[in-house]
Amino acid sequence: MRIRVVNPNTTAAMTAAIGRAAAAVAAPGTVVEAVTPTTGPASIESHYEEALAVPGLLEQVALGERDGVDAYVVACFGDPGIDAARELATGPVIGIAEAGYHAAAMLGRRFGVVTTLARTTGRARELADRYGFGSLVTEVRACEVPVLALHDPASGARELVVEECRAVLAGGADAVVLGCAGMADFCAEVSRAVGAPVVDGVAAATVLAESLVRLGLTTGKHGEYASPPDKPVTGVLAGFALGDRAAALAGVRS
Ligand code: 5HY
Repeated sequence: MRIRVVNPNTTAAMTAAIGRAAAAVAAPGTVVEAVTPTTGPASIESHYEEALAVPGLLEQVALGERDGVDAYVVACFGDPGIDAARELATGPVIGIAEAGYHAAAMLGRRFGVVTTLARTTGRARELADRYGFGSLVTEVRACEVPVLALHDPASGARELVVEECRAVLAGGADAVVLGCAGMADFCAEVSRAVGAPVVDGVAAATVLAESLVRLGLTTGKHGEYASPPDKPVTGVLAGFALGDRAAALAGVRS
């Protein structure tokens, strides 16, 4: 089984760390391909950057369809472009926020989220509502460390994340979801430090994607996530016009 883990930002070092976290939980025989798009923002901490990250994500999904990939993980906590990716993909497409929330919802009555910058907390809440977990989220807190500083020892990110997780648990949560793919390799250490379940969405999404493929399940293609209709795309995104790929996506792989 081949699982393509797409880091929608263009920081290769982060993709490598994400790939290690995914490979660490993948079953024997599962090939984890961690990929970085050729276009997009260095990190995603705003709606503008999230929008700019979507073409790169779709580029990597389209290449995955050509290469026969079985499932995809969208390794950014905003789950950017997940609906568009599902229209292109045949196999399951799992966002790390979606997976993290599903896992946490089975570990206690309520859970909280610790993310990077406060300006991203709105998106985290919005996704919880979208996925049906809004009433289970106690709070979304921010450690105020930028995504690309998470692995800079001078940022004190790990200590700050532990502190915020402790505050979330003190606020009545039974579990915590880490709100950034860049925190994936913090998870075990943070969970030990706070003595409670801490969920990393990269790992959760990887095993969920594997499970769906093992169940023989694919993205539904009869309605909303049917392949996009073919039509002209002009300007810098002209290369994203599906042209005969629309037929290929709609016809060959279904
Ligand atoms: C992420 N940004 O997981 C999000 C986290 C965030 O580049 N990878 C990013 O801050 O929303």
